[in-house]
Amino acid sequence: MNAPLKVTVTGAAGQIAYSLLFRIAKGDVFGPKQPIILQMLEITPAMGALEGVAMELQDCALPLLHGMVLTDDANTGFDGANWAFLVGAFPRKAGMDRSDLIGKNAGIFSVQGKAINSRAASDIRVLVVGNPANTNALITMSNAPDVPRERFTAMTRLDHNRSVSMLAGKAGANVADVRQLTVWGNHSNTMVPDLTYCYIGRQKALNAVGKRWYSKEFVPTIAGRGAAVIKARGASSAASAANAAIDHVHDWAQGTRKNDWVSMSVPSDGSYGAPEGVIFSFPCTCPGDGTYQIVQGLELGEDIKAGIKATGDELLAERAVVAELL
Ligand code: NAX
Repeated sequence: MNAPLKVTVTGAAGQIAYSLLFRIAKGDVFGPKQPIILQMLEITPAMGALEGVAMELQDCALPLLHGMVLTDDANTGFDGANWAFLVGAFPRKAGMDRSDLIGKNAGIFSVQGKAINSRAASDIRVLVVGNPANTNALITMSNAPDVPRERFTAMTRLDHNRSVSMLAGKAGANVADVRQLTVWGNHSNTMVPDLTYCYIGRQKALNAVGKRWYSKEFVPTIAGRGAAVIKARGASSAASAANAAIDHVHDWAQGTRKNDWVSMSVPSDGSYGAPEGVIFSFPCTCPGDGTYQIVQGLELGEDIKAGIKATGDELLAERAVVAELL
């Protein structure tokens, strides 16, 4: 057995965490030989509910769960953390527009960035799930100047997984046969699902499903999938969001498949015309040592380039709302 990893999960009494915590503690992210200490951060009014979650974790008798910390203090929550899932966020309420939501969350993520900077382990790696995820990740990164920038990522893996699954369903294939699908940009409805280099088995995906289906059915369905789940379930995606967070960190830590890539929102290096200074979703490969590379050298069509410009502009506008916190 390895020494335990300290894994921080914020929003630990919320609905995504209710799936995420149990699967981390079961070994779905770091493997069956890696013990975990869960450091669960919540706001004070949710500490009672968090006690209940901790009781259930205990009642699972999970051999890899070597300890739990329950706290409403960010410095305690990130103390010595090796990995952090930033799930907790201020929810969008009736009458709030996107910039209100960004402003409300900015305070949370600047505090957490500072706590990561001063208290986390030197190998800390961060995934931001709480919305607006890309801009929250930017705020967190900007408030943790001593941590290398490439350690901060945001989640577009749910959009990626939804795209893979819908495509496989249309083609009558297994999800494992879908390779090299990309979701570019922001985790919002400006994101750009791209099949230019995507294969289903040995066939180019666009040849299998047709360009008309791609633009008329696929793109709008993926953009509206979150809202469709809310309409059907009466609550936003939770188990699938937790699963996507697990896939993101699993692949970052343990490596992506050969001849494939995944969509990760990472600090933009300006590739493909994406603006620098934002957290942007790119096709990425991970060798399995906690690093990633943005896939380079892809030739893109004009429609995808226009989509990258639009989603990049949205991220720049979000950044402008929180400029004083960066
Ligand atoms: P819930 O409202 O069920 O849970 C959020 C939890 O965060 C609550 O228990 C709340 O008390 C806690 N919280 C709030 N402020 C906190 C703070 N400062 N420190 C610690 N905890 C805090 O939401 P849930 O359904 O779990 O969703 C969490 C976030 O994920 C939301 O922002 C949501 O919009 C976002 N999502 C992001 C997705 C993505 O693909 N990037 C997809 C799923 C999800 O919509």
